[in-house]
Amino acid sequence: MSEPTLAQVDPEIHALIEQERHRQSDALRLIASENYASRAVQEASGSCLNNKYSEGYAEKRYYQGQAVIDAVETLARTRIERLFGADHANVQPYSGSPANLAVYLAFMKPGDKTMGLGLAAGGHLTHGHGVSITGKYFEAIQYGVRESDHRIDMDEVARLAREHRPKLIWCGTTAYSRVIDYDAFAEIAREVGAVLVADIAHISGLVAAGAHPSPVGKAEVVSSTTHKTLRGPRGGMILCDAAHAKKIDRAVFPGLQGGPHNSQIAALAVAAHEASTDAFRAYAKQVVDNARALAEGLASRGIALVAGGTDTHLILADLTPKDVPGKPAAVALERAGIVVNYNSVPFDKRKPFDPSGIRLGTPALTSRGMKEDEMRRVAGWIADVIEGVEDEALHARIAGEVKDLCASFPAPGLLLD
Ligand code: DSN
Repeated sequence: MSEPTLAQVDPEIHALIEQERHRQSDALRLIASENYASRAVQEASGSCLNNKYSEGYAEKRYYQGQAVIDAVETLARTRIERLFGADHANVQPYSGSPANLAVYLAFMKPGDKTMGLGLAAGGHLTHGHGVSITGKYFEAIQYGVRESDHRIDMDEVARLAREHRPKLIWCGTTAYSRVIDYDAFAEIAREVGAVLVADIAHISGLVAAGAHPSPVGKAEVVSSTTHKTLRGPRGGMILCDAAHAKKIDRAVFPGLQGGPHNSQIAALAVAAHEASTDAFRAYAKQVVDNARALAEGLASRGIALVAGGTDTHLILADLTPKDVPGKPAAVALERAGIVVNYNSVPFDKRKPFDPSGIRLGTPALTSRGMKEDEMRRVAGWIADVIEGVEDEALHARIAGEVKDLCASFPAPGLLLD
């Protein structure tokens, strides 16, 4: 007798997953941190490896039955090391925040000083924000961007680093559209004796493909999620110099985590394999070309771009000149089938839950095969919606056009009939 399917066992969850599958197919997903993982990645992440416990590392486990798991994790680790040219990779972090926490555990004691880009300037919670454990257990110094051009203020980074001499300096962003100057960060970290950590969660796919400079060899430690531009499973990883390998491994296990999520690690191995191809390199370049085309389209309609544009997959738009706050714009855009997130802009006069901007990214649209022509169309729709933020008939008309465009560019990994 065959085993019952999800639809038979739990029709409610099955129906909700189907609903989400159709939403992901029919909408233009412009949330900068999201993407479509391939069918192969999803097959590995939904596999029977889910059933195995394997605390420890290959050939040093605490339970029997690890022959396959050791081979899987070794493949994932060595593929990631090769892809990024890193001495060592730890592929066990459950996601980006645990990866970052493991880095703190490896190098810091409670009360030690850390430095990172402030959340309001485009940093991440785990880089020392006050509401995060990283801002509560450590003394966090936050640097920002310049008001004149919204670029990371390297003079401020140097001044604060000399004044506070933090143990860790984080360079990494979630809402910053320009290239990070890893050489400048490395020089400052060297001068003050800090460990430089590059959090490349947003850009790891671009870095792997050479579409953004790599911090490997400049930052002693590099952390990342695996599901954004890299198009892997939900997960995290840490790359480091050989000198830090033991410390990082011990911090991840047994310091912070228990059994690794083996199906996620297998799926990361698949993603690393996919990311090492010429097709992925072309994809990553197209992500950046698409972001530029989208940014130019938005700017041509009078939408202000933070930092004046983009070098990456990401655009931060300040809607103040349009007199529309970010949240109502994001809600109206979703009605039109265009999904973004509202976001603070640097020096925002509005509150984080009702900010002035929206954040957009091109990784998911590019995974569907869309190029510059489609980006120009999308920019036009976005501007129309922002200029007609209360015009629900307009939103409905655009939603129809969006659905037609999406039908011509089927999303990978959705397994729709
Ligand atoms: N939630 C991610 C993002 O959207 O950028 C960061 O962790």
